[in-house]
Amino acid sequence: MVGQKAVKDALRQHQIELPSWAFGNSGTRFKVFGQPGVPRDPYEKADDAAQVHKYTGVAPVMAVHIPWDKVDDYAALSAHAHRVGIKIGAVNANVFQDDDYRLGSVCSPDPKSRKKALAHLLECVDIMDATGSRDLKLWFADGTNYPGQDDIAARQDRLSEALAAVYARLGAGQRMLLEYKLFEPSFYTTDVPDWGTALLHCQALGGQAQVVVDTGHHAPGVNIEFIVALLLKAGKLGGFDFNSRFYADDDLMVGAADPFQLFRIMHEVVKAAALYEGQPSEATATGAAAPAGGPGVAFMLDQCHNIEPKIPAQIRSVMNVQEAVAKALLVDGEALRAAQVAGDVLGANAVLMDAYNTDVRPLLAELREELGLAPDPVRAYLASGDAEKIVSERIGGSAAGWGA
Ligand code: RM4
Ligand code: MN
Repeated sequence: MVGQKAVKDALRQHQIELPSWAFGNSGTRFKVFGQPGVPRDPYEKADDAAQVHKYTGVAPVMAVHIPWDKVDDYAALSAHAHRVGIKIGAVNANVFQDDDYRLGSVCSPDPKSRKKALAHLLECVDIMDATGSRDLKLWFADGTNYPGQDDIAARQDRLSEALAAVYARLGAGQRMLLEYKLFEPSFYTTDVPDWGTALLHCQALGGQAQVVVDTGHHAPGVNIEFIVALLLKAGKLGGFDFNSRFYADDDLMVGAADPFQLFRIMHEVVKAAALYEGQPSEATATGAAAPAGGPGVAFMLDQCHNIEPKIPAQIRSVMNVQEAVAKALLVDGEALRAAQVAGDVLGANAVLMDAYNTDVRPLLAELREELGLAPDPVRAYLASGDAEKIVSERIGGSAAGWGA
């Protein structure tokens, strides 16, 4: 049996990183629906992220996306974030929204496009220096639409070359997180389509290069927790981009489509003692070899709230992750191992399902009260008046959104 106190202690230390872009307007290629009160600049995005942290207590970091979050003075943005109680997290590069990137960015056959993309990636490392960010997150929209359009292997060489140049620019303590995605916007080949490709590049680069698993970036039916387990074993899981999908890369609230999958993923993370720095490891307690996963996994959200209000949706997402983590922590590791080695198929499955089927909401409410927070963060936020305040204050200017 796992004690409630141990579960709460672990939950107190587990942090979730918020995406700045989730606070701006977003939509599909059919329509972006504007919402009142949406931030007009990265400073206001930080204010909104701070609200999410204020009511959940576990989300003190906001990732930025450049140039969507371009400011004149990144140190000032970072200072503002600190003032409102959070800090700047991963710097996300954007090499997909310029005309120059029609045929790709760092993989483009056009050297001018490659040069421009590389300069942007290096600029992102400068921004990390100014904000104190640990992680550079790279997702490339690069790929081709038609067989024969470009040389698959040559594009990989161009990618390696650019990644090596960026890697060489990283400071001590900084990391490069490489994110894969099966398809879209390219429809025939994608240059980093899967975890194998990302892992090969990261292994060639070295210890500061790690893979990001975006839960929306696989073919339907792919066993994501298997990928997570292997990356953790290899010490190469740099972080997650959490979101839910029903069909493609839907970027819906994490845990909305498949909370059981989220639990299964978190079970692998808990087992590998990768939930937070210093998480006690079951493996070491039993004398087994320590897992190579280690600390340092960034638990990021990557979502867009096209039709729902953004701050409450981020709060709900954080709560959904916490529920999955709490259930994963409740798995009785000893009983599970005993059933596994005994070949007790049904018994082992029952141990896992017992944890998953536990209602952890009372435990989380209790934890929040211990932290001096309201037990129901969404309700507390809605009652706070902040939503009305930002609507009345944020008049004029242009609302942040896709491409802004
Ligand atoms: C991509 C990928 C990246 C995110 C962009 C906006 O699909 O998930 O992580 O930065 O979308
Ligand atoms: Mn992502």
